[in-house]
Amino acid sequence: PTPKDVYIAVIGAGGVGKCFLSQLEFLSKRLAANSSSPRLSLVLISRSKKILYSPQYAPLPFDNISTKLADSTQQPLPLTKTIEFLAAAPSKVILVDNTSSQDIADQYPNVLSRGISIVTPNKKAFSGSYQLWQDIFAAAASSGAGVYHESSVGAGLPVISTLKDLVDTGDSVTRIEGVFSGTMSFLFNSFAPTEGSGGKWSAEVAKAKELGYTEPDPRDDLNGLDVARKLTILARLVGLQVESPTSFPVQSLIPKELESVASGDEFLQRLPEFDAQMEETKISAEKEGKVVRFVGSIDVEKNVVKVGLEKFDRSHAIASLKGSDNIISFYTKRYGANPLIVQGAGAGGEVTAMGVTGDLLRVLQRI
Ligand code: NHO
Repeated sequence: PTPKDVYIAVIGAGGVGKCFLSQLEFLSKRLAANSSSPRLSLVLISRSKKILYSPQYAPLPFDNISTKLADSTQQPLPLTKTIEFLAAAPSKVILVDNTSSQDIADQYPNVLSRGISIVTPNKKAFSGSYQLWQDIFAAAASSGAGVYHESSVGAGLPVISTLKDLVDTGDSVTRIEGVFSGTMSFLFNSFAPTEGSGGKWSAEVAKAKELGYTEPDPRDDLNGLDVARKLTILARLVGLQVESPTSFPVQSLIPKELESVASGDEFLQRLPEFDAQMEETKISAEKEGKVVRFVGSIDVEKNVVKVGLEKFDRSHAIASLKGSDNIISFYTKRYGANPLIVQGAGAGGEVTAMGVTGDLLRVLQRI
């Protein structure tokens, strides 16, 4: 039998998107070696203001694809036109959204209802309004299209697939707790290490930014919203009706006085004025023999979700995390007193892209 064609469209070719494209190239070659596997054809790739696509759905060659996209003179298609182009394809289509665009996320129900599957690390669709969440899964259920977003929590770590397996096999998840931000992990592991005294808070933030661990404006990491989005996703997966990532307590580490300063640079310049506050938090934990960490938790039975600073014994798994690693502990009836723990790199292009490529494989298995 001739192998099935599956068309791939990739929106977003930044840090994650570029890594995804090279993993897609690897996967296509691997599948091509087996005549019973589907044959992948990259038919569209776009980023802000640039698009490269083959109107006849002929596969675009992978070599120098990012450069070709940058040099493309094809007229960008509005999103609705892109969706129409994909919906008209003569074979199954998988849309890979490697952006953080809310506009694209808002179109997921439309995309799915047209039978196009979605894989994405974009948190916006799953942590926005509860209505959008419901619309997405209703559209997928009625059309049979797949929607997977492993990398929206913990990058390539098997967090969402593990949680789904726990729920679908009848375990009862009572509590989820962890460090969900690579940036926050790095900051606290160096500000309040389990051994030694660590640096000043503002100096650690500046260092993290220099090393490329923070968003261009570090306030986008320090406000806790990224972690709140991830908690919203996990809470919904265990069945809690969380309305939005701002509908539960989220502690921001941005001093009130610096919330409205104009730029990230000015923020960093003035941050040393507020070091005393963070130092006090660190010392009060030290007095109890503990260290402070920025964590998120979901108490399923009590329906309580929260994000913020907490103290942990130095021997606790959360305290002894290294670098910018994430750790997610699932407390369940089946696992009893010792939680199921997922730990490892939770940020970065390659590992995030791996979660996306893994999701693509999951869709291929259903096609
Ligand atoms: P970039 O590098 O900004 O790339 C975005 C691309 O999308 C660009 O090519 C841009 O042109 C394109 N784009 C944006 N809007 C578009 C539109 N409307 N139409 C067409 N193209 C558009 O962003 P990244 O880093 O590649 O991230 C891509 C997605 O992956 C985002 O949704 C991001 O949230 C998600 N993601 C990234 C990471 C990561 O490590 N980079 C992680 C998870 C998800 O686990 C990671 C994480 O959470 C990191 C976090 N900061 C932490 O824990 O500290």
